[in-house]
Amino acid sequence: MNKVTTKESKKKHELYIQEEHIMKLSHACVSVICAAAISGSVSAEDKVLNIYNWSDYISPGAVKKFEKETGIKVNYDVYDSNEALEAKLMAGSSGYDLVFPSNSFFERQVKVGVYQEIDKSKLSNYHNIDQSLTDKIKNQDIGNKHNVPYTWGTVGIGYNVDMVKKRLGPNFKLDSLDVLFKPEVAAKLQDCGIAVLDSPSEVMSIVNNYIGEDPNSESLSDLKASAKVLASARPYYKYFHSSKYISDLANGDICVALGYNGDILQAKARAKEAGQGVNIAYSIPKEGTVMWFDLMAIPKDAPHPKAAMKYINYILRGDVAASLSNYIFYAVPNTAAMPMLDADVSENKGIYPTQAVKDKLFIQVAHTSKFDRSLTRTWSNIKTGR
Ligand code: N2P
Repeated sequence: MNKVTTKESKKKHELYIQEEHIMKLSHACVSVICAAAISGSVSAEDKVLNIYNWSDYISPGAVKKFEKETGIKVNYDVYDSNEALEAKLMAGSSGYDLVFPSNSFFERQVKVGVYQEIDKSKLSNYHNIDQSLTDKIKNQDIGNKHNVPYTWGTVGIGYNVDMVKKRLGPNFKLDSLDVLFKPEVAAKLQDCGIAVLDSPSEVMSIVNNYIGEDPNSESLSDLKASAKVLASARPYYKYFHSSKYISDLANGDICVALGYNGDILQAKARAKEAGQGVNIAYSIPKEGTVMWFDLMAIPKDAPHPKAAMKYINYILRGDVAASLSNYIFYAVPNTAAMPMLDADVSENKGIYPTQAVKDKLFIQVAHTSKFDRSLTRTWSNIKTGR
């Protein structure tokens, strides 16, 4: 039972149900009916858009508004890991027109030719992009030819303030990854529940950084050392998952999560609105953590690339980007959106960190597939406690 039934989450739920319904309909629409629709006078290319985006990553009404403004029908599917997106892309013929990979995964996908070039001259709102941010990933896609950034953020510590205080003492400052990676600290929180992202490359790079190694290291001895750290705290974790922690934090079913900043802040908002006294906070670890960018990209075999371009240009609008950031609590690299942000969003240092904090963040680069295989094996051993 979902104990949190806020207005916002209900609205969002309705939106997803509707979107799911649309997707089911479109899957059902195979030959006869589709052929009829496609052969209509308006090119089908312009009238449908198949989006595959992260879960909990759009403001309610944004898709509907786009549909209303353009007459384009949007089919909206969601995932909660780069690995899930990559599997679909690598299998080919995904049917998706627009996807949202994180920069390090995108880098290797672009290298194997998964995406088409984006003609920036066709995007009238592209000038809104904050170049000082996108410069950070300019080496991952020379000339940023195949992507337009959607959001950026961090992986950090979400926690239930009262539950943690009760177990670690009123003066304990929860700004360190010790709470997750030091078994003697994690053990004290085992009973209230620790959740960790099921994201091998991000979590292992954070552990590497925590133990003073290069976060992007592909050395097997570094991997082994980081795996050892994680394995020693593993007995005190409740689960590994990349989206479930939002409702669990909001409901008080877990007390600590290593998760995505906006997801944790969404949990905080949901908990506040539910009014059950659950107080959630987010902290960027003092040891530093990953700074990721989620990018909009069009697969090479996208059936409706023109519609994808229209959606990208829509997201780039200052008002649309601002309402996105105001609702999902992730930062948008959009200069036109900045004055339209709610004060509690623009002033929230967990969303828009200070320069000093930003300087401690690292950018992940693509892993080679050879290293990735070792990483996947190691990760599954950690998860199963072997
Ligand atoms: C949305 C998570 C998006 C952040 N739920 C991952 N880059």
